[in-house]
Amino acid sequence: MSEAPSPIDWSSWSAPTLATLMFVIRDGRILLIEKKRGLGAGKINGPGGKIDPGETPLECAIRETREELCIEVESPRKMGELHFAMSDVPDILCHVYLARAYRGVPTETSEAKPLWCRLDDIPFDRMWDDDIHWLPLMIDGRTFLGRFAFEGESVAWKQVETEVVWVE
Ligand code: 8DG
Repeated sequence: MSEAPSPIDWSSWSAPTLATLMFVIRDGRILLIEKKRGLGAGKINGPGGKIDPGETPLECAIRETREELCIEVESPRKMGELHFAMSDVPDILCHVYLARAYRGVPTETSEAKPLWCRLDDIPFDRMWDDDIHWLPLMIDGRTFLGRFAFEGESVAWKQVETEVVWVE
């Protein structure tokens, strides 16, 4: 897949939709959600959503995690960016954060149902097609920049760089 020339000129690419994801890893497990509505409803993902006007990506990731799971993450770290060239919805740039502690009890809301998964038993078959290409890196503590071109729901082209330095 990644050997083929990119269908996208990434040097001039920018996304109209800015979004975030937050993952919590604790005691050998990762906190995921069954997403009930919005883009990716029915899939398993991390909490997250679109960035509101005037909000930083980190503020968005914290807010979405609070709204979807009723928890306050502690000391989140930016681990990656995902650049999605989509075929049937506007392109998306997604900032990905990782926290190892939180306050509160993960609670089901109208948007999401919490789901703890063992790190060696992540349900990639119920997740977005690209996730298997970067989530294992993040679990290993590695930073990343993933670029993906989608055709419908499937990854048609991918490139993942690691050891990327994020300032935020
Ligand atoms: P709404 O107000 O528009 O209903 O919802 P929102 O909560 O603001 O936004 P959303 O529709 O939930 O935002 C989409 C979420 O899905 C956002 O967290 C980014 C995430 N997401 C994608 N593509 C992919 C992907 O390929 N993999 C993963 N893991 N997450 C993705 O948009």
